[in-house]
Amino acid sequence: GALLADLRQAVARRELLLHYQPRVAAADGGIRSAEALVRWQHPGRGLVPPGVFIPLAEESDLIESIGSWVLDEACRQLALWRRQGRVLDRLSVNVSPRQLQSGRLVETVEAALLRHGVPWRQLELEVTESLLVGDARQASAQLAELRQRGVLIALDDFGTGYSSLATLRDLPIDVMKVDRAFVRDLGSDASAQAITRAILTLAQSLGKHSVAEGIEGEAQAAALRQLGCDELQGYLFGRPMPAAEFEQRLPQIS
Ligand code: G
Ligand code: G
Ligand code: NA
Ligand code: MN
Repeated sequence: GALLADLRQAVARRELLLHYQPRVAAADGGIRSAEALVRWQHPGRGLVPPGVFIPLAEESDLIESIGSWVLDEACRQLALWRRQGRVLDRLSVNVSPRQLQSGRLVETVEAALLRHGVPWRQLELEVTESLLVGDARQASAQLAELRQRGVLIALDDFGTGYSSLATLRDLPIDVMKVDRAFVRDLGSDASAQAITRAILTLAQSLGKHSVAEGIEGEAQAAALRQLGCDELQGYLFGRPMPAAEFEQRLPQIS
């Protein structure tokens, strides 16, 4: 369709941009990291959300070029903030199953990091559970290699996929993200609270860092702090926002 034809031109026409959503340390409320979320500034339609164009890109071959642009832009921005003395431990970037299936993720990530002189440790990649079940050896091997070089791997939307506890033990991951569906119902649904507690206990037992997403209210934040979650992300702390706005919130050393 017309939208797909436009999307083919979007990278070359510089219509994509990244927004950044802060994540704060549960312990002291300071911003530690951010999730980069892609946006498309369409010349006629305005801002097109990724929920609309990422699925289109995944159905075509476009997800690879868009994914490469996202990684490059994230590293460019990280390097810029570093030069400006703005402190951010790491930046998290979403990766689609198709990007891993291509078999070229390691080289794409390496190229972006080297081009901008960003340390491997500053990049986190978010993957979904569905990517890692079934015949996922090729995907797992690439994630393991990236991880060995220092990239952090986060399991997104944890609890909504199908990975068994047995596979979880063997997955090459560092971070578990509690899905926002559980967070949303924390105050109203005893089972959501029980599941969140179980996920966070599991994360601690396995030595994984934990992040909860979709936090909109103080009561949810308090509950997650009490359950031992490491980092909090949600509208309560900030919506995804342009770089110029996000950087105002970063501590600056000179
Ligand atoms: O940013 P929301 O604000 O609307 O994002 C909607 C969905 O799009 C989320 O599931 C998110 O993971 C996905 N998404 C956002 N940015 C990216 C990206 O750079 N790459 C991929 N693969 N998915 C993204
Ligand atoms: O996990 P995934 O990459 O699918 O999630 C990112 C999505 O979650 C983005 O669309 C982002 O805008 C959205 N999001 C972030 N914080 C909140 C929040 O507090 N509430 C809701 N409803 N959505 C959020
Ligand atoms: Na994500
Ligand atoms: Mn998620």
